[in-house]
Amino acid sequence: MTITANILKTILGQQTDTTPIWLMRQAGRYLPEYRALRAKAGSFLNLCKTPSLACNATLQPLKRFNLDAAIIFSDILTIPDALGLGLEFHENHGPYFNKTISNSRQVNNLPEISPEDDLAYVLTAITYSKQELQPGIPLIGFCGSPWTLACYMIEGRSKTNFATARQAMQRQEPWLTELLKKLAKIVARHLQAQINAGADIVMIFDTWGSILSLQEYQQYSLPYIQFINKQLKQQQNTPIILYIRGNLERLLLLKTADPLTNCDVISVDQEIDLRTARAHLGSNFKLQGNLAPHVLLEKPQIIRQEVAKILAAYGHGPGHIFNLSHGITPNIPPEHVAILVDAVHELSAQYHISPSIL
Ligand code: 1CP
Repeated sequence: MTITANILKTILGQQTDTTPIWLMRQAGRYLPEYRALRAKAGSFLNLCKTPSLACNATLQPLKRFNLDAAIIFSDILTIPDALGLGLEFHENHGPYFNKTISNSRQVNNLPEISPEDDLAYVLTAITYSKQELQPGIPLIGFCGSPWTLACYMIEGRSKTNFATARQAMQRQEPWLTELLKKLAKIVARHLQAQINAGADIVMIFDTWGSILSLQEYQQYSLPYIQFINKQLKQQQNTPIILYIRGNLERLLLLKTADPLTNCDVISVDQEIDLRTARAHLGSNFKLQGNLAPHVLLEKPQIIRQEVAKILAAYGHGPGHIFNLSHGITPNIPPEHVAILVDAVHELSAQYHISPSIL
């Protein structure tokens, strides 16, 4: 089969004409049509749980911008919700769970869930979205890393430091390990189910791995990600993107953990310079990132300058997927996103040898 999508070619290390781009949270509150859709659904969670509407949200940014991939409209917290923790989203305060986890009895009592039944709405939204997307536009499925999900399940809400989760870790609570093991199995099965439903790429968000020291990371986050990736790669070779936040040391750890890491692409935040990352990682991984979303509040000329800097930092040749360093925020003007997407395609051409002249 000939691979036509630039993003898939990039992951395979093949030449492309331009650097592909998609954006974390590309469907979201910065788009007026998203706000209208969410109002129609009644709430964010209803929107996620109604496949026809979730499909509509997935496609919204593709209708406006010349993006190279779609990401299924959902949330990482659908897993703890399916596990019965009672998820609510409070306006401007983020997620909130009615129940939290703080002992082994609660971990043991978590229900056995099956993605095909309990998260069927995600899978149906994927099937619908695949039917609507143009053939050259891959669909990304996703989950949170076990550690990131555990942070929310223990804390019950969004926090900057997740002190209670950290405390459980520092006390080496056996139930924490049990929880992470359970979550790793569910995440692996859910990502596999998303692939079966049509996801072309899957992404694991290890957002809160960033609050762990390197040593803690090696014990409480990385092994569970490795377990998931191994399970997936035993089934098929669907590309896996791992999102991390943090410094070069963390990135280098992933390199030394490879090939067990089994990731194809590492998505990095703005703390990591792409030039240095590429120099250290060589061909171990492809890279995704890493424009800070607040740049999108600036004038078009500044946006283009910052795009140029990131493209220059990665340099010549394939292997870079342009993205933000974290999710797009509601205060970004949609016109600026159009400027960004077009600037990436236009300014990146000089870094690629056109396949047509090879
Ligand atoms: O309409 C609204 O008010 C909801 C805002 C919103 C949106 C649009 C939330 C609540 N989640 C989402 C969608 C979402 N979340 C996607 C959809 C696909 C996309 O377009 O990218 C994805 C991939 C996520 C992933 C996600 N959710 C992460 C990992 C990435 C990251 O941001 O680090 C996390 C940590 C969450 C939890 C979550 N869900 C929503 C919010 C506001 C949060 C973050 C809360 C926090 O900061 O702790």
